[in-house]
Amino acid sequence: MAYQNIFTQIQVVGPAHGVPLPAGDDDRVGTPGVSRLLGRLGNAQIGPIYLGRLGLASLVCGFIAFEIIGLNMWASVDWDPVQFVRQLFWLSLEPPRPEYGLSIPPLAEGGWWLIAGFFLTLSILLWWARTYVRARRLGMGTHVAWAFASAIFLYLSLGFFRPILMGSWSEAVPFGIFPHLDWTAALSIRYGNFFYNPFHALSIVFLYGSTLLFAMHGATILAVSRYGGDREIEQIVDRGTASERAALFWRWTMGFNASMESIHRWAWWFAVLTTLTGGIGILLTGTVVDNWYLWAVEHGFAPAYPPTGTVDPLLQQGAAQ
Ligand code: 07D
Ligand code: 07D
Repeated sequence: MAYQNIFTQIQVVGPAHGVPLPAGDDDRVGTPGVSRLLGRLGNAQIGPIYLGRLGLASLVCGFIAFEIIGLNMWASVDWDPVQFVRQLFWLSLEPPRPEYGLSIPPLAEGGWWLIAGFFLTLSILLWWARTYVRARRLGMGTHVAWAFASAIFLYLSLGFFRPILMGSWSEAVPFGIFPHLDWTAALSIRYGNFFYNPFHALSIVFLYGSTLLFAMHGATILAVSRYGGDREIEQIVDRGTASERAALFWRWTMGFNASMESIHRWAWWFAVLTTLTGGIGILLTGTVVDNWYLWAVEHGFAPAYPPTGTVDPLLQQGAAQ
């Protein structure tokens, strides 16, 4: 009955170490503890954490990248700690200027950007390998690793594949909170408005779709958990009254329903396709298509401006000028 309220949550505490790890793995770090407060957000148990060689190498590379970015930003305000904190969100470590192409520039003119990017990328790839190896060692499928790979594909398209295709590191994203947003807006304008890039549109469909599916799924399972719906995976093959009610609810309200298994495949694909279609859209920009608006006009995806045969109402007699 605890599940009848949206805000209540049951906290279950089990054996601290769970599944034993296969021989040859490192020891896990930290003594496991239990926090009631954290249990309100997720599982009450904290730790132990498995760091291992891949995890450690990834953290070291990530730390190097973070330091290079931070110190360059601090240097850009003449090592003034107050200005560093005040302007932090606006500070930037920029990629090299276009004249350097794909060559290695002096440190202060993009060299640090290149080194930071190298270590950040290494860190992300090592973390990917960790998600793959840890899943295998636990006898799990590698679904998480492949979903993460799709995000990494977009990241590499933005900062590595596309700059190489364009022949210049200057095409890549700067490191900085607002500077990376300025870059995003500038890329859209430079290439004729991203709204007319159909792969940007597809990426938005899957991004919005992901939030919708997540809300529908989370809500449905909570709503039928009083009938055992929280045992979702068992109900994939052994449909109980929770499954039947959830399915019926969506058939009544929507005419069609996902199954206990397929909803997770829908979720996985929507998330994965967000960054996969996004990466394709980025790789086509400037390489195959120079102006998305003109491309869209040519392909009947956008009307020519001003649309032929239509008169701008503001130019008509009697319109307020
Ligand atoms: C909630 C999981 C936790 C992750 C978090 C992010 C860092 C950066 C900074 C060392 C959902 C951790 C942040 C490690 C540290 C330095 C300098 C994930 C959750 C909390 N962006 N972007 C953000 C990145 C790109 C865009 C926020 C990364 C593209 C827009 C954060 C990348 C384009 C907006 C951030 C990346 C783009 C943001 C919140 C990499 C097109 C926002 C992110 C590696 C896709 C939002 C001020 C978040 C914002 C925002 C990080 C790439 C556009 C700083 C790491 C180049 C329009 N981006 N971004 O919650 O508030 O993600 O910005 O590719 O409006 Mg971005
Ligand atoms: C960035 C994947 C890489 C991240 C990785 C994680 C760490 C450490 C640390 C946890 C996000 C690395 C992690 C380093 C973590 C801790 C502590 C995923 C990333 C590997 N757009 N737009 C998209 C919308 C406009 C533009 C996608 C909407 C304008 C550009 C998305 C609107 C202009 C690019 C999307 C809108 C413009 C995009 C991103 C509305 C600017 C891209 C999907 C309503 C004025 C990117 C094809 C994603 C893309 C992208 C949404 C408007 C520019 C769907 C809703 C017209 C340049 N836009 N956009 O998942 O793929 O990103 O484009 O106006 O590059 Mg856009």
